[in-house]
Amino acid sequence: MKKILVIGAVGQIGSELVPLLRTKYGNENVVAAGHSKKPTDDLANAGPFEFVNVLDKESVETVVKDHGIDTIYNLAAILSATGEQKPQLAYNVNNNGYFNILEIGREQELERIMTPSSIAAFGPETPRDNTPNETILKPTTMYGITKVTGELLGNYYFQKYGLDVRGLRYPGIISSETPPGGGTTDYSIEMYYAAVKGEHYTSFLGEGSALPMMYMPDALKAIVDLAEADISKLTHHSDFNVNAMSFAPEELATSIQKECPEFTVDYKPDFRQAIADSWPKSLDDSAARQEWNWKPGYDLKAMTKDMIEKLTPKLTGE
Ligand code: AKB
Repeated sequence: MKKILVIGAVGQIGSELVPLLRTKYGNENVVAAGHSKKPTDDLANAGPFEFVNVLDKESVETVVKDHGIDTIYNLAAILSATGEQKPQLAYNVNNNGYFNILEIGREQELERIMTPSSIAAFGPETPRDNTPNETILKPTTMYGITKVTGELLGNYYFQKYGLDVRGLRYPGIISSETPPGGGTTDYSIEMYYAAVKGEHYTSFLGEGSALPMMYMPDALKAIVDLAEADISKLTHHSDFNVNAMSFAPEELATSIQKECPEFTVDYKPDFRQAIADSWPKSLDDSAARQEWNWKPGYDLKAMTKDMIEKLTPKLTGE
């Protein structure tokens, strides 16, 4: 029986991954762990909830031992924009925190560690269109540097210790549940919120800034499918490209305007523009498709329809 610990459970991905894993493996078998943010009642009450700090190895070790954990999903991370404002914090949480998780995995002989990487692992010298899985990894952001380190460490722990570490390079993730914090791709979610609230939106990325993006149901499917993939079929481990859709801010605005015709946008790029300019526009995810049958379900049109349907009652009470 699987016993899963999700670290970063109160964040954007964790708050939706935990209910999915609880449905799949049983409420009692999925321990949600947060750091400081208050969990929702559902997260805290439907199954076990603990507070841990990835920088305090003992706090994670205690939860692993107390609950007989065999699999960790490590979602604790400082994202790209906050990482540029607080590079030391990003280095510490993303590298030292993740190192603690890998060491616990090795010492406690855990079955599996799942951890997201990001399109931030690429940099300005990487080919930007249909970016290959194997290419130049020379990011210019601290977040990107920690993500490349994480990929290399995950592959190292697999080769050296046989620890089954798996990860995928998430694009920007869009969701209607828990807002993300501190990402460069977050403009897209802000745009949906503004449109549904009937407000004008000023995008912090400029026109033409196409980036790879993914709707949350696909992001969850990707990490769970990768976790369940037959290891004998995997050539890659911690560094899979996963593609779903790509769009620039004005293309997202046009898609939203089809559902909310009154919606207006203007563009005032800030420091996050330089981050976006260093990332790919689209990804070649043939390795994920071949090794574990990755296939996204949502394109921009389907995502916009679903986002507006979900956000409307939440933000307007209608
Ligand atoms: C960010 O914008 O920092 C994240 C990411 C692409 O990893 N959403």
